[in-house]
Amino acid sequence: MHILAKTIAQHLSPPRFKHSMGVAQTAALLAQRYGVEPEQAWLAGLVHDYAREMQAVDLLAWAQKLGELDHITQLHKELLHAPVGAHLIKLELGIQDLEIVQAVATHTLGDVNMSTLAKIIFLADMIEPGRKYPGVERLREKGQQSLNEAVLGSIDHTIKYLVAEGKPIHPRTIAARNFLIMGGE
Ligand code: DGI
Ligand code: FE
Ligand code: FE
Repeated sequence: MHILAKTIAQHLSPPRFKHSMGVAQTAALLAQRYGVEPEQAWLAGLVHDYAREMQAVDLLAWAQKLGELDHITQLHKELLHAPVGAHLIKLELGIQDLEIVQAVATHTLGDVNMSTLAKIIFLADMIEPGRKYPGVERLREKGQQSLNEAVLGSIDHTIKYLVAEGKPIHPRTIAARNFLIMGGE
């Protein structure tokens, strides 16, 4: 096994590790399709949820320090695993590729002006083989046709879920969607 995969296997629960390997594999395939280095995408997928199982109190402390707290993330602390994870993969795993760091930072909420790698990680997180929800197959098919359309479809799916659950939609999620539907790439 890849040395970093061993580290991640020790850092996360077995189901989360399995998800991370699924995202890595899916991201590597999407990378081949969209002209990104598959090794880079695989690595980004492997580490994308590095902070996903951190205690809320620790996430909060790190996010505060990093200036990543806002009125929504301070209540919905699980959203902080993306920016905090981005920081910790630099600090604890020594990852120096800032494109990977940025992809991890935006993998939950998305953003305007995402790199192709960041879009790949965002989509791979939604469609890896372990994901099972109505509509996932359509998103997998879209992912073969158009990366932007598939990312947009993923954002729409998340927004519908949040509306159904009565949860707040983060402004960054809205900004990411507006950017894509208004012709941004
Ligand atoms: O870490 P994963 O579970 O693999 O997936 P993820 O990083 O995409 O996180 C998914 C969670 O993030 C899911 O519970 C929905 C939530 N989420 C995504 N966008 C928003 C959001 N939650 C709120 N409140 N607002 C958002 O805009
Ligand atoms: Fe995540
Ligand atoms: Fe994930």
